Amino acid sequence: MVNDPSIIVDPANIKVKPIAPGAVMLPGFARADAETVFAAVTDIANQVPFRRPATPGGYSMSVGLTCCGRRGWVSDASGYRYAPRDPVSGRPWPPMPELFQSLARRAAESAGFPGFVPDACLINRYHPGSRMSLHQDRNERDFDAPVVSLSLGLSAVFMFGGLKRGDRPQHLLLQHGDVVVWGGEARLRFHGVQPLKAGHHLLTGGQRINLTFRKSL
Ligand code: MD3
Ligand code: FE
Repeated sequence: MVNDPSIIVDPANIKVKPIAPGAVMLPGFARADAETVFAAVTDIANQVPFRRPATPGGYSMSVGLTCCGRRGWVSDASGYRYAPRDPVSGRPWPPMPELFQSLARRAAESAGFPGFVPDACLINRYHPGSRMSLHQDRNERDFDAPVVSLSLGLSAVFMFGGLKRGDRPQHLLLQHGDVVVWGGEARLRFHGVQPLKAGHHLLTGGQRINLTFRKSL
């Protein structure tokens, strides 16, 4: 990977690696800001704790979720949706830090999506064994806007499927500091995360954190 010929350096000196039509990896894009991002995540989780969302089948996800920004993602008996308040506290979500806005906007721009202004940031926390089964992200209104993901801490194997649930997924390692922009044709592809393997990371300890920046409206 030291001399990966598929990596292009863009005009802002950002490493850009196309992974599929519409999907662009920015390896290590957030590494220099990782400590600040993680501190902000800790601060957000002190206001709205990580909770395990309910699944339609009456179970709960193995991944913990908290949110910041003007809208957050909530799940209950009536389904999944974006909401302007935390349903547990009745309070608005913590504001999205300027750094998050800026990282998401700059990453999207490098991937060919200028003017990306996310209104929601979902923060997923994985412990060993936590996984996310194949799903599509369809709760947003505007599929022309990309989703930007930022990974911190332990690496995970990401599964990137097709437009049909049964399409065989390709596998991709998401590592500390990696940012991926999922737009265009990639936006509605099924995807998931394999069970996290136990390990230790100097910043996050035994966890993986994934932030996704979205335009919900
Ligand atoms: C491709 N999160 O929060 S990030 C999710 O690592 C989610 O926690 C995973 O899937 C995680 O919904 C994967 C990469 C990702 C995020 C959103 C996407 C890939 C995507 C939306 C559309 C297509
Ligand atoms: Fe998803």
